Parts: sequence; C-alpha cells; structure tokens
Amino acid sequence: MRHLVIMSDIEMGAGGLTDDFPYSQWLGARLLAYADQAGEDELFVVFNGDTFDFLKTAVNGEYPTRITAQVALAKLAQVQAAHPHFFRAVKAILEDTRGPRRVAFLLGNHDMELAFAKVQREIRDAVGPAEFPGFSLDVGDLHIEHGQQADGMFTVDPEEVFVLHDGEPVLSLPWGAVALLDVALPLQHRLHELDRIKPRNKVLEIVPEVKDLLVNAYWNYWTRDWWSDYWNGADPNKRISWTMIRDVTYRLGTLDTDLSVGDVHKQLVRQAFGPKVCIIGHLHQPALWTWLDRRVLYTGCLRDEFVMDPDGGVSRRMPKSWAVVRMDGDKVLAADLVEDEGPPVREGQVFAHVRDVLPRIRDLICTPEELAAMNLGEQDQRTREAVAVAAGEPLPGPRSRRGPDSPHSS
Ligand SMILES: [Mn+2]
Repeated sequence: MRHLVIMSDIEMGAGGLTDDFPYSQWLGARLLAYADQAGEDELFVVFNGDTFDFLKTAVNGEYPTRITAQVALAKLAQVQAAHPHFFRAVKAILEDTRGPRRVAFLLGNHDMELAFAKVQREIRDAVGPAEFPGFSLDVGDLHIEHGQQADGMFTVDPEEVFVLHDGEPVLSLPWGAVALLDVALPLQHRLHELDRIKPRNKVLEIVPEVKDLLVNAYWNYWTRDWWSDYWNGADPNKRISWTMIRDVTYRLGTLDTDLSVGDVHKQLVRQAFGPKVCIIGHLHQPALWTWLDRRVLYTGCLRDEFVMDPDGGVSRRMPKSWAVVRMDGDKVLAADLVEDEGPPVREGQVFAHVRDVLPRIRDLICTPEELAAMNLGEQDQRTREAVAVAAGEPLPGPRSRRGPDSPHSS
C-alpha cells in the first residue's frame, strides 16, 4: 500500500509579521504523524507548489525581478531560518527506515526559485534526497500539478524557465509575477493582514481607499513604468502578451495571486487515457469535481486566510486543507480532502475589522490641498476621482458607494 499526502500553497515566508504561515512546528508534527501512520507502507509527501513564499520574500529590502541563483539562495536562507521545524520534519521523514519514504517539491508561482539546481542542492543538504520533478508529477493513474500553468497570469514556458541576462541565467518570470513584484509587494508591509481576508471584492468594497490605491498603482505601472522598461529592453522579463492586456483589466486592483484555472484539468481527466485522479492547488479553495469514476481535487491551501463578515468584521479563519491518497501499486484506491482547523491563530495575523488598514495607508492618500497643488489636467480625471474618493470627498455616480451613514467612513 502507498500513502500520498499532497499539500499546496503553504506559503511559508521569511518569518516576521508578513509571513502567511508562521506554523511550521504544527506542520512538522502533522507530517511526522503521517509517517507514524504509514509504518511499513510507502509514504510519499508531495509539496504541490507555493510551498515557500519566495515571491513575497524581500532581498535586502527589495523585490528584484532579476532573480539569479544568488537571489534565490538568499531567499531560501531566510525561509530556512524562519522555519527550522519544517526542514527538520522533512529530514526525519526521509531518514525514517520503517518503510519507503519519498518527498517531492513541485513548482508553484510563488516558488519558481526551486528550479535552480543550486536551490535544490541546498534543500537536499538540509533534508536529504528530496525530488524536484518540475511542474507536474504522475504517480500511476494520479496526476499532480500546482495549477499556475492554466492561469494566464502565471504561465511559464516549461522549456524556458530561465532566460540569459548579462550572461547569467535568471528566472523567466510570468507577467503576473512581475507586476506583483513591481507594484503590490512594495505595499506588502502595509497590506499583509488585509491580503489574508476574503472575499477580496467585498473587502475592497468596504475599504475603497485600498482599491483606489492599488488601481492607481497598477494604472501608473501599466501606462508608464512598464512600457518604458519594455521599450528600453531594460528588463528581460517585460514582454508583451495579449493575455496580459485581457487579464489586467480584470485583475487590476488586487494583491491576490489566485484566481482561475478554468476547466483544463476537468478536461484532462475526461480524456480516454487521462489520469484517474488529478490534484490541483493554486486556487486556495478546496473542491471536488467528479466525472464517472474520475475526479479532480482542488486541495485549497495552508496559508492563513480569513473570512470577512458582511459588516467588515473578521472573526473566522478558513480551515487548512490538503489531500490524502491511498494507492495499490499504480492504482488509486481513494483520494480525499482533509480539512483541519489548524493551530491557534498567531497574534497580529489579521485585523479585527478590514477598515483597521486605514492608518497604514493614510500617508499614501493625498489631501484635497495636495490634490489642488498637483494641478491635474483633464486627462487625469481618473486619478483626480480616485484621490477624491480616497480623501473622502463625495463624487457623483456609482463610485461614491460609501454613504455618510457608514459607521466607518472617515
Ligand atoms: Mn499559486
């Protein structure tokens, strides 16, 4: 009998308040418990992408888009220092002689740095013979992948994970990652608690100031900064694509990295010789889809995510979820989702109310006087409106959603 444990979107970060998963001691204990349960049977632990949150790990206080092996190793060192229990538990599993033990790390859009041979070597030095199969892994009639390849914002050409820049291989970043690094991550130290609250569109309705801040930041980026870098050829990761033009309008104004993977994987299991079970992460929302005796499991996430109440209060955390699969040789016998309430929420991990974010961004919002001093032309009507909304001025039309009766309006 083979037992597989498949976890995605743990998003262990560099420690500190911006870390979305400060619970590696708890995780280590859970993993070791699976080894105890497996006993003499095979245990295969698959970390299905976004295990490490390298995307949101700064190097010397910055978020470089030119990611060399050196930059990647600097990120890994920080994550290792912040999560010793995780690495110790994985090492203990690989050293467990009670039965066959395997551990694999698949690539996600937050941990593409795992593609560097030097990063893989460093992790093997820490934990032992871990496997790095790339974007997907097939075990008998089971197919596992993170899912970002079906998400236009984060798709990477598997044949061109690296691009040569100044004679050095650097990660070939999808445009979604570049935009996040350039625009959203410099705001991360102000917005990290808010970033953990869902549903995103409702959160931004209650704090339109944040929506306007982000929309303006992205607007300036796409209309000015991005294009100038593109024409100057200053950054090898800035290339135009129609997907980008299409998706940016829809995904503008959000820090969120998870959205949609369409029905690519449902079609995959419907193929005549398709896998019996397909396991997908990236969406941060657990779900099960079945067709005949085939199924797609979306495993959800382990990073901290919270649910906003209709009034903007935040009192509930999403359960942590992953998949467990039992196999006989190459045949899947059972594939199930596991939900776990997780360890107690770390102090300071989330706001009590989404509008608690406002003091964090006060200094980024112009006063009416500053606005007047800018002497904006007619072309800048969009900016003018956004700044006016941010300053709490009433505007005609659908954008002035915040009524004067709102107890939280500033
Ligand atoms: Mn992802």
